[in-house]
Amino acid sequence: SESTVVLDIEGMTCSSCVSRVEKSLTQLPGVSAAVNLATNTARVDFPATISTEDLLVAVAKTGYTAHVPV
Ligand code: 9UX
Repeated sequence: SESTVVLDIEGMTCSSCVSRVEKSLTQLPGVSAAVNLATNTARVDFPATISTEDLLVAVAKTGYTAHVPV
């Protein structure tokens, strides 16, 4: 089943950053993402085959840092 999480993203300063973070997430199978530069967040819908850790790793590989809010 699908889950949704809103990640905090560090390091984005421009719309190209937004595109990079969105691409990193949506390259994972079954994942859709909407990144908000103003709030430094990413709303992510992901299937049961993907973990939140997978999402954080995918973003980290692009040079940004993602956190699950506490
Ligand atoms: Mo956004 Mo350009 O960080 O390197 S300012 S992509």
